[in-house]
Amino acid sequence: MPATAKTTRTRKVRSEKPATGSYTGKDIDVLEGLEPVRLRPAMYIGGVDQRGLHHLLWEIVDNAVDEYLAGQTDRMQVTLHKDGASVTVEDHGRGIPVDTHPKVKKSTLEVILTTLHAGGKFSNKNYARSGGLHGVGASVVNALSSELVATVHRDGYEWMQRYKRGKPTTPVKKLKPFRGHGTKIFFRPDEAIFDRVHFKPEVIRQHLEDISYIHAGLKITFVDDAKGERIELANPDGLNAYLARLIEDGKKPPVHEQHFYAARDDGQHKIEVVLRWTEAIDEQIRSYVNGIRTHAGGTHESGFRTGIARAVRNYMEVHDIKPKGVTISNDDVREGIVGIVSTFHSDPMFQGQTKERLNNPEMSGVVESLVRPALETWLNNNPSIADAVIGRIVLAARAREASRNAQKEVRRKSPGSKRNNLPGKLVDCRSTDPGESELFVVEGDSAGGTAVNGRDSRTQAVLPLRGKILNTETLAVGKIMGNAEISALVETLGTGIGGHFDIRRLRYGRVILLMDADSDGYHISTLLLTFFFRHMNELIRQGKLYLAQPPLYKISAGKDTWYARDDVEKEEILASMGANRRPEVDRFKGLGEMNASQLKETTLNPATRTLLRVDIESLTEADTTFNQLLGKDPSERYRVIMEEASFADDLDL
Ligand code: 28G
Repeated sequence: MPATAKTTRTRKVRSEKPATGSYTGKDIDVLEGLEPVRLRPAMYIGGVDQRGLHHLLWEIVDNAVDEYLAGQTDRMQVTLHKDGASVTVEDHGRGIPVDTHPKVKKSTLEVILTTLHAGGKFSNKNYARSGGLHGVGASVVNALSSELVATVHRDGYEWMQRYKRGKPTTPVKKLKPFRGHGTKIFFRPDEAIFDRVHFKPEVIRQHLEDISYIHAGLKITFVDDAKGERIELANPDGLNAYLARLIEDGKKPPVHEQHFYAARDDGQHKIEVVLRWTEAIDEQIRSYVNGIRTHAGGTHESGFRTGIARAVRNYMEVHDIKPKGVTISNDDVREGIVGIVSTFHSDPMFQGQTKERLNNPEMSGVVESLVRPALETWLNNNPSIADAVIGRIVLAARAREASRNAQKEVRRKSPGSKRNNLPGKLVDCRSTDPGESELFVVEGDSAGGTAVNGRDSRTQAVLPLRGKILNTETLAVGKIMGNAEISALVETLGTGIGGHFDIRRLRYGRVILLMDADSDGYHISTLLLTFFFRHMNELIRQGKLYLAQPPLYKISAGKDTWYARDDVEKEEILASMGANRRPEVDRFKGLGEMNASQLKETTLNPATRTLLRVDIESLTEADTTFNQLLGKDPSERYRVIMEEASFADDLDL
């Protein structure tokens, strides 16, 4: 591993927050049961960041959805309370049983909320919803909540039990006669566990909307008490309505009338697909397993894609359609497609960094065997649609060949092609000389704003990224470029990607990733590094890619201020101070907490900052390690990269 001047320091990625408080008396059993959750929350919910926080809510929402899947209710309500840091989920299903469990002599309700269920939970057995991190159970939510109240309506009464940090503070009480049935869970995520405890209303609304499309008969009400808003989410047309919305959002006109829709339920596998060709130049396919989004695709999605390509090719062959002068690739066939595939089956297996890829080998064949004949029949029955689709595909093939030729042409004429197609959110620098200019790729708009204010506007450009970055590890170029964040990045750099990559067109001498030092930041960095490694390898080989080093701590004593990048540095600084000084130590929770001049001094200004250069050997090494790390926390992968990266603090950058 020939990384130069390797750092030997181990960066602590995140300080683990241990359980607080002491446990006594009769609650010992329960606490022993849930203690692992409070000690290692990330193992159960993926992290203690924003995503982990919302994960708690998805967990409870999933349980309510399970009552819908069991055919027991068709509506539920989610309320975000005024403080923004507590929620209530309510369903009108059977109500969690409150009778005493004969063996443990506790009510079923208490057992469910205080014992750790090893995976497969008490849900609809056929289509177990153990997707990714889903399905860890309500007890995990309880363990990580400073307060939880379960209210059950059943057997003619209202019942209630309260908990703190997973332990009951009351018995199950029979409150009053009540007609009707259902379950209501109020909880408040524990501030001692989570970085931030405020839910994002838009994230919740979006998630619930997705659910309403996948579960067509379910009516969801979302109440945002802070805004005084009440939103009804119901989509009886299911995937058809979902597709219509995706196409509307994509703003590209459809190529033909009507969606293609196909479904099959043979008792083992329930599959539903919908698709339509549009004028878009990418392919947008969303996939779900047991109602859970599989962001990284997998076998069901690849079966869908193969099925589409083969159906169209077969149709063309049968009808003897042979466009002159072009060969049609599968990418051409799928260009412009907006589609959704949703499958339900028992025993899904998930893989990948974030457990968001379906891995059951049989699923590609199962989905393809539905899509291929059904789509071919549909094309045969709708000749005018088929004509429009084929016309679109041939055009895609011709455009691809034309643009390939044009690109060759352009490259010959102007090696340093300039700033025509720059994305709107790029805040560019004034200098156009790559020899002196650099690009900061920053996570989020607010941190982006701070970076813009703290930069040298002559030589430093800022590209704020928001939203999800694709995991590009296994994706085709067409799909990658369909991701808005990645395509903005590629346009900003000017180089093109993959086979078209040309370092001479790089618009900046240094590309610097500037991310929060939290698990979200690590996750995004990892996805970006994966992208650069796979699709702009040369950029790394040429030593143009860097990681910024924002500080984690600010230490002040009197008029003096120090910044520390990690715990080791912090301790060094504290140790070096005289015993008579009383330093104040602040931990930055994110870039957004720093002001522009702090960010400038610590991270942006070449005179005072340090950068880590990403080198290809370390990434190649990390890539092998990736495989060993699969399924672990993404921050773990990032740590590997950071440790393997050469330390470039002596470089005058
Ligand atoms: C409001 C937020 C989240 C739920 C139910 C209903 C039942 C249940 C939940 O049973 C224990 C184990 C297997 C039967 C099932 C009630 C059968 C009969 C239920 C929810 C008992 C769990 N009566 N509703 N759990 N099973 N809603 N909403 O969590 O044998 S969880």
